[in-house]
Amino acid sequence: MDVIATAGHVDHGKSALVRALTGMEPDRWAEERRRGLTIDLGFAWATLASGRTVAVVDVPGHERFIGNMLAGIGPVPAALMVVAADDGWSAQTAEHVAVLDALGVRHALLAVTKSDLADPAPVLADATERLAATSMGAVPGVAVSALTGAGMPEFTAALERLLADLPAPDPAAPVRLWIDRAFTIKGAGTVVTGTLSGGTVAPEDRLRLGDRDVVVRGVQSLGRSVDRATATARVALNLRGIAVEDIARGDALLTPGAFRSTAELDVTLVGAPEDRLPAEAVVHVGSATVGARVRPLDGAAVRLRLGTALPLRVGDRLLLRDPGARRVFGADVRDVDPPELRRRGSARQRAADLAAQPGGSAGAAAELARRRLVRTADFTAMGWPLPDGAEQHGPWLLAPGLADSLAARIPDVVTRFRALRPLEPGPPVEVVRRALELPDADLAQALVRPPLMLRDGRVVDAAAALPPEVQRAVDAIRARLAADPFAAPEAPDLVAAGLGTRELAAAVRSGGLVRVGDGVYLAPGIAEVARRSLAALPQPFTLSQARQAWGTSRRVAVPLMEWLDAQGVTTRLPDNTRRLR
Ligand SMILES: Nc1nc2c(ncn2[C@@H]2O[C@H](COP(=O)(O)OP(=O)(O)OP(=O)(O)O)[C@@H](O)[C@H]2O)c(=O)[nH]1
Ligand SMILES: [Mg+2]
Repeated sequence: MDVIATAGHVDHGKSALVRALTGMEPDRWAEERRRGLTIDLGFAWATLASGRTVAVVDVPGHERFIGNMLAGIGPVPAALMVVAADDGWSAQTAEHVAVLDALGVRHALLAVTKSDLADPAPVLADATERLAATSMGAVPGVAVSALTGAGMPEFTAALERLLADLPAPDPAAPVRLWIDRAFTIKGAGTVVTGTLSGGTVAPEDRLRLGDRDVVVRGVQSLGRSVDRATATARVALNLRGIAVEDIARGDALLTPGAFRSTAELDVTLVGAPEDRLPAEAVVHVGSATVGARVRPLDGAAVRLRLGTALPLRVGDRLLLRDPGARRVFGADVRDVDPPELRRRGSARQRAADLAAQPGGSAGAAAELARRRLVRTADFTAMGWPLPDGAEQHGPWLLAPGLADSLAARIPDVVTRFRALRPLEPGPPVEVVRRALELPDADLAQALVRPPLMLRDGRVVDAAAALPPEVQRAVDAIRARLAADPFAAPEAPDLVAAGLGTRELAAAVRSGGLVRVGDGVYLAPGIAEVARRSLAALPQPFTLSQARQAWGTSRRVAVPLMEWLDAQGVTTRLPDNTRRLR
């Protein structure tokens, strides 16, 4: 399906043309039909000769309803420009064209209506020329009469060609459905409608609306229930989990996590205005309308503070409207999380940075270089693609080279920590996290590189672990244990070697000794040595048999046996014998 929106001066025959095309009545309200005037958005659709379906969003031409017009045209990729042959280019023709131009609409068809009332040729020529100067460029034009039907075949053929040339949106893109209507249907509950301009929606999808979760109960498109709707499409969603009072035109249903809402953003104006910008403007995007404070930075760069936060992404095109002077400006979103401007000259600097920042992937790289470290999900939700060379650690995205430079600082953190606390093997990860000013400990851990390593929640140097005199004493004990692995030194031996409680604890933390029980220290690897000699015994065996196999005293054998039980090397049976596991 394709979606197109009408545009043009009041009474120029937009709704009549939609009626002639679709056979449907776009003016939904009795008041509209009584007054012969479109007030709010109308919706109609048709299947064309080629089999292609087109949905039309019919907008009001009257200047008082420009807000409704903007909500209708906002999410729609193509415009049907209507100018009456007997009236020609008029005030709201110009206003609507300025809107389409500011929004950067590139696809349009011109219909010169009421060709039965006046020669359409001069108006066709004039309008085509004026449109050529806008984002729509060379617009195909046809003369048509909704009254007599003259020109309708040419009109539908031109429409087919226009639709065939529309770029196909990404069906896998995240959903941002700008709501244009919300109502209730008896038995179904809350229903919202909108133009789906990217992505796919299906029943049971979970979507976000502000800070709430909603579930799609059912999807309708063009009056029929469907298994799924893929952009571009007009859709009606039956929602679970929300009352109609809590939704309004301008709200957006979003793929969870894919967008972040922002009230402060930097934009660059498309075509710098000749005169000063208003301090207060109205921002239109999608079907939303919000007031904004406008702070010119320098040149085309402007900072906006929105009255209500919106789910915007870098690359979105906004419409800025100066309601007083009836001027509109297009504005490209450049940053949805802009830096504070505190110092003198920082606004000018920011404008210069924005002007220098390239678009696309290179822009994303520059942005990441500025932010250095950001959550990947946040970065993509801002609208940036992942730049080449960026590194990901868990949920974090690091500017190229940042991981290396952070990792290179860790040895120094370890050295300084150990100078202060020589008996501790190294700083806890949290100390490293704080020293590097990192947002989470997992990231600090991910940056630990050899010869540093993680042990028991600390960053330790595998090579240099203990103060030299402690290391020497441990080495001497290890030498004795190498000769007799079960001859744990007696308490007086340890004291004589200079190994007090703190030194022994440090030796255990550094991996130099294993503490199997109170005052009983053996060499690392003792579990395997003990297991091997137990394997030679008949199973199960008694403590006394184990002690003899190890050739040691009860002082060592009792705690070692229990330690092996705890390590899962041996199992203790009800009669107090053991067997290997
Ligand atoms: N003779 C003639 N009258 C037409 C034609 N198209 C529309 N009209 C008449 O012009 C008047 C306005 O037509 P609409 O279709 O309501 O105009 P509109 O552009 O939708 O107006 P708004 O939605 O209020 O901006 C109606 O009385 C129509 O019957 C046409 O091709 N020929
Ligand atoms: Mg109308």
